Amino acid sequence: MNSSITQAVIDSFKTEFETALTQAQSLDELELVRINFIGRKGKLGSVMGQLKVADLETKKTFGPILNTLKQSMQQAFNDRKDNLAQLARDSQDNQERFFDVTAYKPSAHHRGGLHPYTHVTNQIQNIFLSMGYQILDGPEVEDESINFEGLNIPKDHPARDMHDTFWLNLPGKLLRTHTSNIQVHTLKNRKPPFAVVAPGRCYRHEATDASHDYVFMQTEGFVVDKNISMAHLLETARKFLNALFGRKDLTVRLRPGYFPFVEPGVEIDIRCPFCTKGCSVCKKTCWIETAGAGLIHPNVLRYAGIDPDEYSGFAFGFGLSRLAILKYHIDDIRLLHTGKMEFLSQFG
Ligand code: FA5
Repeated sequence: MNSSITQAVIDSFKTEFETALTQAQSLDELELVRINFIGRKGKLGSVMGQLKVADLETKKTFGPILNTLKQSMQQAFNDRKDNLAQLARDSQDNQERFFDVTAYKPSAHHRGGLHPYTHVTNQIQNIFLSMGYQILDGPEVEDESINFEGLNIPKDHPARDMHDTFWLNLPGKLLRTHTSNIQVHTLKNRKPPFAVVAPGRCYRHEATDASHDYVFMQTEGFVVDKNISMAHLLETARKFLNALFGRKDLTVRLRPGYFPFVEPGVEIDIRCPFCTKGCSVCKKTCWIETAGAGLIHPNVLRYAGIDPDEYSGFAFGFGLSRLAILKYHIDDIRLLHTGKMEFLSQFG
């Protein structure tokens, strides 16, 4: 007998296999043992290969021994597999049975929070709800006729230059440049009296800087009823801005402003809530511009089928993004759209 196959080699191989089986603690680990020992290219296959080229006497002696070993290895493997599968099922059962819902401990590092836009929008909505307004929404993809013509801005009107527009590849469709489109939808579809506030996104194809973005939020608001005057607008703006900044004494001023859809038109400024002598927020002027506003132009009422001799209304468009950066002392409006965690996580 002249072969590397000996009883001692087979015994050591068997012991090595049994140790590996015991050490396998999961079905994945067990699969590696199978591949390594009894798989097609495993160690048992290589011992069997040696037997094929061994002399006749070795084949006679070890052939039956190796066949029995092969069967017993397969059996031991199957038993261990059943055993590990059962352990996995038991552990799953235990986890389900003993799952303690009260044991959840939220991680301080991954707690979600509300975006500053959501905070400010909620506050604005609550303030206007308390004044009896309805909250409305409107399309961001809009018809040119609603975004412009319905607001007394016909084609070739110079005011269109102030609204650098994102035009879509659909005839007459654009991304709304202001939330004033909601005025047109509402005036056309509802009968006065009504008081509406409508926060939402707007888009302008313009260069960005710390106080201008190409996507930003405004909140439109308007009231249509009989005998509505500038006094209603001024008092509403005063109440709203004081409530938003948690103050009672903010000074609000109106300056003449031109918007084709209001007459008279004004800009609403507030005295800077952060300083008395000028600071970086108010750019040393002590005043901050917050909105465009005015009495709704008779042409806008007429376009929507409302008789301007019977009804009048005021409208305003606050720059919600600007209010957000003022309220939270954010020094660059573009941060609102970055999605940066170190920025967002400050607003829990
Ligand atoms: C308008 O958009 C008018 N629709 C407002 C209005 C409504 C007037 C109703 C009269 C009646 P204006 O373009 O000025 O007006 O924008 C209003 C506010 O939106 C600005 O005061 C400013 O706070 C904000 N805003 C305008 N452009 C940007 C921009 N690129 N980035 C951030 N905020 C902006």
